[in-house]
Amino acid sequence: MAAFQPSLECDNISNIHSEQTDSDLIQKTDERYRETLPNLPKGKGWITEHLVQYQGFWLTPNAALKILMWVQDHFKPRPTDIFLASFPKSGTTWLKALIFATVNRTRYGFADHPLLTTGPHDCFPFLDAHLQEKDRSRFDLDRFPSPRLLSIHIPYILLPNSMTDHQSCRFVYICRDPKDVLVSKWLFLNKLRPKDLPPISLEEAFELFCQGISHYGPFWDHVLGYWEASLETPEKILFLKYEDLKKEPLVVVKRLGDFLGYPFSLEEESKGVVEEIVKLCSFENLSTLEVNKVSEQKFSKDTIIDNRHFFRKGKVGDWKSYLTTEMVERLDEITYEKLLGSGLVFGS
Ligand code: PAP
Repeated sequence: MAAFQPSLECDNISNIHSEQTDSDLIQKTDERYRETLPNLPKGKGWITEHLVQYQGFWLTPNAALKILMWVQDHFKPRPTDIFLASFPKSGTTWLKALIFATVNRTRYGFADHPLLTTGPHDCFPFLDAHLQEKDRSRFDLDRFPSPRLLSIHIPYILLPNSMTDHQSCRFVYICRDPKDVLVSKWLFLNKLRPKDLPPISLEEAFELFCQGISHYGPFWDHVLGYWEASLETPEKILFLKYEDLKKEPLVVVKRLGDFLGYPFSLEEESKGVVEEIVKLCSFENLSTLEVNKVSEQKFSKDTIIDNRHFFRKGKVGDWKSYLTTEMVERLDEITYEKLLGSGLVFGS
């Protein structure tokens, strides 16, 4: 299993070492980045000073924008690739564990499963995790066995055609009630916020979120992009909700198995394999494991975050402890208006 070094920051796209890419092409992407960046609208950042708006979405200038351009210009998907896509704080960590456990269930026993000693983000890395990896052997996309499990926060409409055309890979998208996303995101990112920047108040975070100014936001455009694509190509995109996964994890995991081409046999079902996976990946289990309590994820040269911050409460409706009635009404109204006619609804 490849170790994961999340690298949301890289100094220069030319630093990327990959057999998949040609240095002239990499340089072109570098130039595209340098020419594009100064002309982009800026908004207040949550952990960086600014976010920039690129093709309708808000990205960190030093990290997400570069990563996106690299993916657009250079990433070569395999038809067997499985992508987990999400808006941040929607249930990525949980679904990483569930997909990893589902796809690899014949390889590992539950008593000594890799997820007991390796965090979900290490088992199922972000697509960009190798961009700054100095020791390529630790994270080499080219050498990953198929199916590669790769995670992204990139909005659907910004993905290159090679990833979205019908022939290629599959996507599992997870979304969550924006009120819970906002609260989870605000608490999480304040922990990551550099010490020289003052903390962001909930009121300020709320305003930014409502205006769409948050990593990979606007939230609603992100969700709708994958929702609409999932309606057009349901065989290619499985659209899941955090709340459904909470309510009926067994049903959702069975759907996941079917969709990914790893259906659970009757024998597996009668032996309780689906239950074992759900139990292994439960918040109660993962959040108490040593690996998820003590080890760290390196997000950039300057930002390291304890794994335990990926496991806060894992509840539906925790927003009730944080948001005022006015905030709830405004956020619900925006959500209602944005999703109107789409067929997508969030439970309140
Ligand atoms: P990321 O985008 O930074 O990877 P992500 O994993 O999408 O974060 O979201 C984190 C949320 O999922 C946290 O929600 P909370 O702040 O409301 O508590 C986290 O607690 C929750 N979470 C993590 N693992 C699980 C799990 N196994 N079951 C349910 N929820 C989980």
